[in-house]
Amino acid sequence: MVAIMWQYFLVIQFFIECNVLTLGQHETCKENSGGKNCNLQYAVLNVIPHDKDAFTQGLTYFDGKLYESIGMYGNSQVCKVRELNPENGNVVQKTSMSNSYFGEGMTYFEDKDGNHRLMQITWKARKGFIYDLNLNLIKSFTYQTTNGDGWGITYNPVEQEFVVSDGSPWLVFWDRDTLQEKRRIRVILEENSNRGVSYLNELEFWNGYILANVWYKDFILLINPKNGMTEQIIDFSSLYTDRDPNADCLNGISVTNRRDEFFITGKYWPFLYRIKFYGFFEEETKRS
Ligand SMILES: [Ca+2]
Repeated sequence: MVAIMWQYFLVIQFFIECNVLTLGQHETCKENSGGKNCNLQYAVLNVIPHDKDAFTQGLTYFDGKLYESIGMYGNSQVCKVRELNPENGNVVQKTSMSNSYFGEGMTYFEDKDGNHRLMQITWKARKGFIYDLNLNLIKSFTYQTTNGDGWGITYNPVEQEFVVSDGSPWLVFWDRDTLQEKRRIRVILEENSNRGVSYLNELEFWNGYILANVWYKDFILLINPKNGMTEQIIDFSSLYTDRDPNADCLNGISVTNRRDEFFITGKYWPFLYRIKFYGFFEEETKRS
């Protein structure tokens, strides 16, 4: 009975969210972005339970499995790396971290030997960790960013490089094998403007672009990795409006098994949203 009611809720939620977001999102985006291109819109396809005690810092997906990095100082039971079932949000496996580290971004990648791996960074310790997909620690390493912080990380399989945010407008690119910096870009909002976008946080590489959410904003930026230009601003302020007072900011973006669908969540959010972008591929087709 509970399962039936939950399915009924999801169906209702789907239609409500689709209508509200499709109509409302565009106007909100224009108001908040100074007229920036807002053609990329989304619909909510599914609402999945998420652990509201999880201070989500990184979300990444591979082969039907969703992985989450959870941060916060305190005790080793708080900072975790987990595998979630993307269908129902259930925890499949988890491992705790030392209480001296504050877990931040995490991304799936394939190493030079073809091994499937997870790379996790930390907030202030300048220390990163590489796990196998059973969450066994394979190695740790030290790194540098523009200010020493580690916030978000994603992986570009084409260039075989990691993209790392540190809360500044800069994104740093690390070579997959040496973990040394190859280059960096400064993310700007408008062409011919020097206005950098601070507080870039969780990242996701998608379709040749970098998606980044902005700390304490309900925006996700679509960034050109070649020049740092913000190509699109996607406004998610209508996604989780009836927000629990204990919930924190949006901070989780992951691809799914479909190229235009994503998982979106936040710190202490009770829901994980499966959403679908539309508008973007139509534009790409017109350009080509
Ligand atoms: Ca991500």
